[in-house]
Amino acid sequence: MRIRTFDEYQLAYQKSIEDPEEFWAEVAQEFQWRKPWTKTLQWNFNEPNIKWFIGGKLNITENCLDRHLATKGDQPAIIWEPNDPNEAGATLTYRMLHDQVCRFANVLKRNGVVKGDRVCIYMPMVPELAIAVLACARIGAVHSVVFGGFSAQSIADRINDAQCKVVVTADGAYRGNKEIPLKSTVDDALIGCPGVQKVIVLTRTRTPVSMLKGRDIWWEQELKQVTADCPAEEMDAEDMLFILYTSGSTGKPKGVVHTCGGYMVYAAYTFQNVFQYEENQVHFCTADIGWITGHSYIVYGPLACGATSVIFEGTPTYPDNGRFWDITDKLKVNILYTAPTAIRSLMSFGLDKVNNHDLSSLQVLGSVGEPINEEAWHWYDDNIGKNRCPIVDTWWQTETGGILISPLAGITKTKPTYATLPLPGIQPILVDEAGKEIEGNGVSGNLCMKFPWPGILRTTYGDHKRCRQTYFATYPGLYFTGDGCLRDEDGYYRITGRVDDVLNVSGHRIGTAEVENAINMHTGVVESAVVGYPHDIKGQGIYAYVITDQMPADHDADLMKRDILATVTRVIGPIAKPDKIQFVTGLPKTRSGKIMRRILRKIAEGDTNSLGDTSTLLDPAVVDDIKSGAL
Ligand code: 6R9
Repeated sequence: MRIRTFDEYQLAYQKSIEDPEEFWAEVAQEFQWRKPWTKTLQWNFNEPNIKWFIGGKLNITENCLDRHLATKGDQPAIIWEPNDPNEAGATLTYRMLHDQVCRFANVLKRNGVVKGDRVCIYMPMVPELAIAVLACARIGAVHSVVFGGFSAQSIADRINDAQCKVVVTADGAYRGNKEIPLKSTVDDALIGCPGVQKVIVLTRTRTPVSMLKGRDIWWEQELKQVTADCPAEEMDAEDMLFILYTSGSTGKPKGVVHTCGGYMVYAAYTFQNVFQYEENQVHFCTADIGWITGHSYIVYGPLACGATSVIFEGTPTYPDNGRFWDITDKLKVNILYTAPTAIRSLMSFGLDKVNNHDLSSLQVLGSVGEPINEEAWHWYDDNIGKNRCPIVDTWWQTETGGILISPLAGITKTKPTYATLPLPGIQPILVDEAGKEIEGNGVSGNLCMKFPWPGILRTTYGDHKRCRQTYFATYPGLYFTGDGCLRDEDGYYRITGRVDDVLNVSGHRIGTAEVENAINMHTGVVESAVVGYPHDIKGQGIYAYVITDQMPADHDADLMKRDILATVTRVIGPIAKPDKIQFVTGLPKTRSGKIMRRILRKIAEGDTNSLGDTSTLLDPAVVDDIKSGAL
């Protein structure tokens, strides 16, 4: 499955298009299956109905853990770097990780979790988070990890949507100089979740927590009751492995569903080839396991390949802005995979903290989550990679399970801001608004895929129709990514950003409708419209136009803005807080009542001279009003 030269890439790509089933069957054979599959692929994009490795039986943890024990039992699987650099970290060898996963799997079993049950995980970035994830997979339970930056309400929505039976959490989390009370947030969430029977609480911060008799139990106490003997559950290739919620352009977040066989094959294949991972390398992906990047490139991809994966609890700027370089130096990191927003933020501090660390262990740099601007790309290349480490700008999505378009490190010629070429098995196509294919090079359009790959989502939990409508109905017969894309004269792909109402704030996906719904819940708010605008560090910032029942007087306006932020924090979480709130008396609407976001986006960007045609507006005068009050 390993590609080593550009010729090999081209050959693999060719083969993957001519005979995708044979191509992926060969890749999949390198894993450990309890029973081989009988048919490699069955698919149609209309329902959609996508199945890979039909009839195959496996357990992903046998591939990520057991099969490495004989050869790599004493090699580090996870190196944990705590928030506070003065606290002792931890190294878990494959043997230790296997042992702990089996023990915690037994804890889950003891607490009534059986194959197919959903388990919500809301934890800090500690090894126990990966252990909880893998323990679910071990016994065939479906994990739904919720990022620590979400509110009680968001947790409750996700728990109820997936009907989770058990929640795994910690008393609190350390992030930078903050202590975040996770358990108390879970307690708030559970007021609205009658289906949750058990809450397993890990001790991390020793923040006082309430422990409800019969429901809440301590991780450490439970571990004393179990052995390390836990045979892996035999799973069908198409059994659900996990649910991960992500934002779309409308309504509530969707639970994207990935399955055991295809996801495993795809996460491992892409990890190995994109990063050109070599035995014994240390891989540091700075994402949180609460996002897909952490699932695929901290946990499953690296472990399936027997790699050493770093789990970092803290932030890039604590205790100072040299933390990533400190970790790189200390752990001799070989592959660093981070987000443009982190790069831009660190750029702003200058080079002092970069230059006083030894970064010579680095061999490959990665970028993910949002388009990387040229300046950030060069800064990363010059100052971190010292112009000797290939940069892989990896484009993909929660729904794709793994990277789809990216250079292969050191193999594909890179070009700043370009994700470059599709990986083997990936068939991108650009279409116009009407869904007509835009052929040739030097063109742009909406990015779709015309053929499935093993890691593609199978459904959205509990609502298959929504999966169809969101991804497969816009352009019949195609998977629609929601991204706009340019294909240049060399056939290289450059992702230009979302073409739907999804924002990308610091690499986090946030639906404008979600933020509007949250703002509208605030007392006195009549209506709101949210758009993105370019932000130097976050990539996109959130700009909210808000109509209130009484225009707040100047001295009240600030207070009301802060109250609105508090409401958004409560409803969604701090990550969705608008950067700017402008009180307006009206919104630019068409005669049919549709908000013309194009105009609001222009104003938010500060580009008020080219608002385009406003003649179809019901009341063109509101535009001048909004312009005059723009922030
Ligand atoms: C992996 C991840 C997906 C959206 C995606 C796109 C944006 C991700 C990118 C990128 C440009 C890249 N995106 N990687 N845009 N270049 N290298 O981030 O998943 O959270 O689901 O976000 O992020 O807009 O559609 P997810």
